[in-house]
Amino acid sequence: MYMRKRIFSGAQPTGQLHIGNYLGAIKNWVELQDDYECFYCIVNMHAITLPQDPKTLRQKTLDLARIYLAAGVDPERSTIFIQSDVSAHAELAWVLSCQARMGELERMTQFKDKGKGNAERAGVGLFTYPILMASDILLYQTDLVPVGKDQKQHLELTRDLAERFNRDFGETFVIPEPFIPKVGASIASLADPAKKMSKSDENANGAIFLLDDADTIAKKIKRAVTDSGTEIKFDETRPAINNLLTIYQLMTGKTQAECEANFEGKGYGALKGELADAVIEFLRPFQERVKQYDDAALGAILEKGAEAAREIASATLDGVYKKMGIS
Ligand code: ATP
Ligand code: LTN
Repeated sequence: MYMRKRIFSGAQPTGQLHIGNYLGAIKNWVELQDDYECFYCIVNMHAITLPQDPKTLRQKTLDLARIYLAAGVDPERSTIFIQSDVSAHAELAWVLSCQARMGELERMTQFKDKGKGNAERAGVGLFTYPILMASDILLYQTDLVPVGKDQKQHLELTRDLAERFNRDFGETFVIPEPFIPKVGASIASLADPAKKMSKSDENANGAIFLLDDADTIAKKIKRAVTDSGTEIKFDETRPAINNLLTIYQLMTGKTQAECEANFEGKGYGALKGELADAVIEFLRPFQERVKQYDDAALGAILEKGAEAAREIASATLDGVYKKMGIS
């Protein structure tokens, strides 16, 4: 029988999703559904590595499921579930934390960013978080992990942990490959093109959120910083314009050459105006679809997803426990 290769990915139900999350990750999740067996997880156990308000965390978890669906993740073809519904994630994380080395985790740059460089005060969960991510991926014998560029280092750690476990205890895990898009893997902040667009950007104008209204989108794009020079061309030495053009390209589906031709002889005002129109047009139907799913419909999709996920995850975990002599 032909077995489709497997995909696993996830996003955290923290803050609001922005077009960077969409263009870097979720857009690809949707496109890959045709050719792969996909598992898309709402990683709420990752979210608690930083303080969360318990009342809003549950709501944000369901809202993120709505966003997956509105973006085009199809529950008939893909498995959508909440991480905490499958206890094997936390269990495998413990096992892998006994294989991982302090030195490898200390090299993770996201810990340095999110822990604000203060290891003394940072939570232990924030430090060991890449191990939980490795567990997410390895439980499903994942072949491919579509993520933005900021997750590449975590994927490398996942591969190292899987290889080490296989070597020490015998073949157990598939070694996953990252899938990082050629265009859009690192959308920059509109306020500071040296930084990635982020949910937690201190500057509210840095990120365009998927649920922003048309006026807000237009305002944020109008205020976006630009580079010196006047030409509108893809050029990595001019990161602000390069970023705006990249967003335009991905939102319109045009080629780079078509985008450059479209803006030939035009100024930054035209770029910003047309970009705002493209983003607003793109998000309008998406925002309509987000409202379609009531809590009951969503609950049924997530329960079905959790059941399917549990079956695969527990088979992997059983194998791991047996190999280690703890079951
Ligand atoms: P943020 O930094 O905005 O809080 P995150 O990476 O912590 O985002 P998630 O929502 O879990 O949080 O990310 C989901 C996906 O979005 C990941 O695959 C991540 O690599 C991708 N992603 C995040 N920011 C960007 C960006 N600026 N450009 C492209 N992809 C991104
Ligand atoms: N660490 C990721 C979210 C994440 C993930 C995963 C992505 C957790 N588990 C498994 C891909 C596969 C982030 O912060 N963006």
